[in-house]
Amino acid sequence: MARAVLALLWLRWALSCAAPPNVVLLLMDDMGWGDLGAFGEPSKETPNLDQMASEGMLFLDFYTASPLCSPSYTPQDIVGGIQDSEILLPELLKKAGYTNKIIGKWHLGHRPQFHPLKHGFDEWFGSPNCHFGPYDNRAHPNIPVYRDWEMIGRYYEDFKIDLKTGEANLTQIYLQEALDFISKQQASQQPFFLYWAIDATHAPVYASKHFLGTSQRGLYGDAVREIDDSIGKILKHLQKLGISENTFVFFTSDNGAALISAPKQGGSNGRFLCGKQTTFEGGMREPAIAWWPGHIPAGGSLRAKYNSLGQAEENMRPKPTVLFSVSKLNNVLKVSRQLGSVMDLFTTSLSLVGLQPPSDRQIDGIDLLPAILQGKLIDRPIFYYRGNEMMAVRVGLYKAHYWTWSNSWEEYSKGIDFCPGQNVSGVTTHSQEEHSTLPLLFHLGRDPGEKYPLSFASDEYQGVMRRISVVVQQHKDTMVPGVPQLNVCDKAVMVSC
Ligand SMILES: [Ca+2]
Repeated sequence: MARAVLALLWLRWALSCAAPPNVVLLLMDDMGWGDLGAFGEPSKETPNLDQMASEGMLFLDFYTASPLCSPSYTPQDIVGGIQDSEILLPELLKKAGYTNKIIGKWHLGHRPQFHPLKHGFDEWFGSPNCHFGPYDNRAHPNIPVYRDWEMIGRYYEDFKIDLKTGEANLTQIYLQEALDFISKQQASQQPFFLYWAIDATHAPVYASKHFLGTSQRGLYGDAVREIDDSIGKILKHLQKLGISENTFVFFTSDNGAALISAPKQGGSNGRFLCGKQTTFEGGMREPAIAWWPGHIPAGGSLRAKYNSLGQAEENMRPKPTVLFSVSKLNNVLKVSRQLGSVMDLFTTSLSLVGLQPPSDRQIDGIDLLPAILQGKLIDRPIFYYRGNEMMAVRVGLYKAHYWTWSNSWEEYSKGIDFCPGQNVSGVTTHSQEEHSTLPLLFHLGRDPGEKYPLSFASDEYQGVMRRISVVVQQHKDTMVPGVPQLNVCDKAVMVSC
C-alpha cells in the first residue's frame, strides 16, 4: 500500500516537473470532412494525414463555430476585428513562458489595433486576409503579407499566384516557416505555440509546381496533396528533433468545403448535406485529428454505446487479442465519438499547459483531454449558428433544425448554389424558414445526409424533442451575446473566407 502511494506521489511529481507540451494547431481553410483518405475520400491522396490519424485519434463529430460569418471572417471592407477585451490563447500561453507564432491567415481584423502581435503572438508570417486578387492597386491594393510588424510584400506582386495555371509557392513558404520556427524553439528549449493557418484550399486554390497535375481531383486535389505532404514533414520534423512526445498537434478546418467552388476549386463534405455558409452538416462538420505520440493510447478503435437520445454513453476499447500484432494494433484508427467544437481547442490547450480558462466570462469550449487521453465521453450539445440566429442543435445523434436556409432565391437565380445537386424538399430552403414550433428532426446516425426528417407524430420525435427543448431553453436563458464586429456579413457573403 505504502509503495503504491509512493508511486502515485512520484508520478505526480514527475508530471509536475515535465516540461509543458508545445501546442501546434493546423487550421485548414474550406477543407471538407470528406477530403481526407481517413474520412473515406475515394482517391486516397492524403497518406500523411491518414498516418497522423492512425498514430493519433480521429474525431468524426467535430464542428466549427460558424459556417458563414465566422469569428475569423473579415473581408477588406470590414473595419471591425478582435477586441482588446477578448483574451486569446497566445496571450495566456505567453504568460506561461510560451513563444507564439502564427503562420498564414490572421483574419481577425486588418487595422493596426487588431495586429496579431498585439494579441499575444510573438511572431507572424502571413496575411490579414484571403489571397483574393489581383486588384487594381488604386481603389483596391493587393492584400499585404507581413513578417511580424513589417509589411514585406503583397500577393500577386511579390508573392505570386498564377490564376491561369494555379501555381503558387505559398504552401512551401508556410511549411519552411513552420520548420524553422520549430527548430529555433527546440534549440532554445522554449515551449511554443504554433498556429499554422494556411489557405491553399480556399478559392482561388493553388499548389506549387511539383504538385501541379498530381491529383485525380484536379487543382483542388493538388492543393490538398501539398498540404498533406507539408503536414507529414512537420510531424517528421518534430520526431527528428525528439520533441514529438512533448508536442500536442491538432488538425481541423475552419468550415465545410465551399461547394459553390466545387469541383474544380472546392472540396468534398462526404455524405453530408450542402457546404460552407450553411448550418447543414456539410457546412459545419470538420475533419479533425489529435496527435500526441506516447500520450494518446494505441490499440484499437473506440466504440460507443448509445442511449435512447442517441447520446454516446461509454467508449469500449476492444481488448487486444493474440490475433493482432502490436504493430497492426497501432495502425487501427482510433475514433472518438465525442461531440467536439473548434472552441474546445482554447480550453483544451490551456488544460494541456495546466492553466485555467479566464473566470470573468462565459467560456463555450470544453476540455477535450479526457476524451483524447482516456477515451471518455462528455455529454454536451452542439449549436449551429448563422449570424446571430441559432439555426439548429445537435444532442447525441439527433439534430433539430429550428430554422432552415441554404441561400437566397436572388443568389440562386444567378446560379449561386450552396447545395449543388442536393435539393431536399422542405429542408434546403431558399427562403429563411422558421420551424421553432415543430423543428425538423434528423437522426444523424441513420441519416447523416439529413434527407429523412422524422415524422412529427412518431413517438421517437415526441420523446427526443421533449429532451432537446429543455437543452435549447437552457441555452437561450444563459446566452450572453457578444458584440458583433462583422455585421455587414450578409453584404459580403460571396467574398467570405
Ligand atoms: Ca474558410
